[in-house]
Amino acid sequence: MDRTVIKKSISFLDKIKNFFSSADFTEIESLEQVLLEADIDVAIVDSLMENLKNKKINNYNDAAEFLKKYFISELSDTDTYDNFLTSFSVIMLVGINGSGKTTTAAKLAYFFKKSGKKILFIAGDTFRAAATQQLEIWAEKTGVEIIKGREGADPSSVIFDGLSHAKKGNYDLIIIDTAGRVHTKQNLMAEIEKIKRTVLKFIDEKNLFCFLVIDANTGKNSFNQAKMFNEVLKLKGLILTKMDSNSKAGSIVKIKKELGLPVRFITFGEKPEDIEKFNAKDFVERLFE
Ligand SMILES: Nc1nc2c(ncn2[C@@H]2O[C@H](COP(=O)(O)OP(=O)(O)OP(=O)(O)O)[C@@H](O)[C@H]2O)c(=O)[nH]1
Ligand SMILES: [Mg+2]
Repeated sequence: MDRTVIKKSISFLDKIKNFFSSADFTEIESLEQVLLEADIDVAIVDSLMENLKNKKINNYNDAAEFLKKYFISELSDTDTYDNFLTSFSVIMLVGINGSGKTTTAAKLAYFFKKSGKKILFIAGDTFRAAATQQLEIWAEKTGVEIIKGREGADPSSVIFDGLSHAKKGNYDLIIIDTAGRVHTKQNLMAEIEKIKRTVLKFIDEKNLFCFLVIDANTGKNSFNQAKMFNEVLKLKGLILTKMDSNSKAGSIVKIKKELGLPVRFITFGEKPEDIEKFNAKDFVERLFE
């Protein structure tokens, strides 16, 4: 992957680096501002500052080491979700409007096809005909079969049909695209809950991966999105999109710390290959190179 693309994007730690290379380190307090501007939660920033002071850290190398260790340990995840693609698993992509769900479906298909998985798309966004068309174009480009419904159809019924088809077809992975929805709209959250119940008629919870797709530019509001989608769906992680933009991904620290939700993938462009599995160590170390 092109490191310059990602490097440009990870502004919260980029800013820290810039701070250390330009600022007079005697003014360690201004680091606080840098961390806050990067959308790191206030309580987390407070405790980091406290720690730096207690440890009497006053130079770039020590501070970078300390922050690196902290972010790697906070963002790492030890669960074995990679085993999920043993057979007949479902990834359901949810999130607010325009966060990148449909393009992420294409990217995941590209990613998992490389390891020979047989994949099916289900076009669960029936609100707009254009949404299904968009996924159809990706299906063609990535060579993936797609099940779709009529515009305005109940998304659960399309998903029921899609999974019935999938059961007969020996698929390894079914990727469900859903309509964008704001986490505060109760009727839409009830709809997504119903969609999940439909999926669970076909598979066990352990084989269902509801991933919240978050635009990395969202800022602090992404915590609320994660909290509310998680309450309704028991998410298994996040996918952070648009990392090629000037994003402030700092809120992923609080999301992991308080909700236990790790980032699973990051995306950094509009092409199917612009996806990478999230690796906390690589992610953080790249910033301090
Ligand atoms: N630069 C960049 N653009 C992205 C990325 N992911 C998605 N996009 C763009 O963001 C826009 C929205 O992406 P979609 O995949 O349509 O988002 P969505 O969540 O499906 O949108 P709705 O279905 O309307 O809720 C499109 O123009 C995508 O090309 C990314 O990683 N980088
Ligand atoms: Mg979409």
